[in-house]
Amino acid sequence: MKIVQVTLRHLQMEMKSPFTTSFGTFQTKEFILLEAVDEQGTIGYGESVAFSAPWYNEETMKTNWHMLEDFLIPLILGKDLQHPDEVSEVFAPIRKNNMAKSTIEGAVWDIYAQQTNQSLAQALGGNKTAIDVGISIGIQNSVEELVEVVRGYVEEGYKRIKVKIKPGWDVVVMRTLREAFPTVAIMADANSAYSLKDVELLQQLDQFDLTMIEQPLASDDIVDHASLQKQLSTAICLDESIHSLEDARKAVELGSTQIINIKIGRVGGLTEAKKIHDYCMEKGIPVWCGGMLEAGIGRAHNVALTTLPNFSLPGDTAGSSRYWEKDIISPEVVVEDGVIHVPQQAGIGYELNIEAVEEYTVMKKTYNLE
Ligand code: OSB
Ligand code: MG
Repeated sequence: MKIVQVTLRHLQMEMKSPFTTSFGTFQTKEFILLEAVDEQGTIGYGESVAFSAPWYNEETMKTNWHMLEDFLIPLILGKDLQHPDEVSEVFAPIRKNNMAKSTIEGAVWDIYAQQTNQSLAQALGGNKTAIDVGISIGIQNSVEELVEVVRGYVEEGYKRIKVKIKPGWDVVVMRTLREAFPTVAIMADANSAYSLKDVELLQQLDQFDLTMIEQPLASDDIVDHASLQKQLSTAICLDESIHSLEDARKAVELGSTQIINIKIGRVGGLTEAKKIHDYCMEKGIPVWCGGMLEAGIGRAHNVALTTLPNFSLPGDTAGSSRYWEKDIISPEVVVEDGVIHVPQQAGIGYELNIEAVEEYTVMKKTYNLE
């Protein structure tokens, strides 16, 4: 493979309903869609999961555009690549900026899968033909509304319900949910809203038989999570704190996490995601695929990654219609009885819906191999 052209598009899509976390509310999703063309004319797509503002991590859509335009695209254009694993080596001189790197790497994996006539899932080594899915539900205006929203998704068949928590929206909320849904797999995601001062409050969550609590403490911490885990019976799952295989190894060795949420963008791409998956499998640490409110291309990559065997817990990759009136792929990602059927065609297995893409495009720029 040799990438000879890259096109970046700034897309803007309205969400069907606002999504609120402990750090802020999403209503409009702005992101970069990347198209890479290799010398044989094969086209691959990548989606940046960086948001408009640096709330979840330090990257933004604009910092990703800058990194791509000024550093990453110049590094990748014209490089001879035998395998997508080499992309992270090409990008190794650039520190961090994982979501920007992952945007190109995803497109190269897509091209590689097409040229080797495999589905992206197969190219990654995945073997499932259907994946179990859960759903992540934002903070609502009242606990009563939350119960009704959860009820709708439980009836749709989602296999695990994750709810966002924050100080003041935690113990009472989880108690009400557990009473309303005694047998549903429920978990909480704090997005770093607590500190070790809150141990007693977090211990109260132990009584609700939660599958796990996701990222209760600081986004850059693995030390305090280890002491918290010693004081909780509920399993801690790290999200924000894990950016690499090395981070995963350290967190597991310290006892900071019993489960890991893998997000492709956060760890710099599918190659690193697979390494973390393999390491966790060896250590008996289950993983699941997190979500970043992706549009169709990012969602398709999540579906493919989730086919690896140690993705043994339902992830956050819900159906397209949970987020969008009209997604940018055809067919859209559909959830039936709590599963997504994995496409078997070569590549990501979903076509880009170019009319939808044009409708959502705010700006577009093409970079060619000189
Ligand atoms: O922490 O997993 C998170 C959404 C935005 C930012 C961070 C997170 C989330 C979600 C939603 O939980 C997952 C999804 O439905 O894509
Ligand atoms: Mg999370």
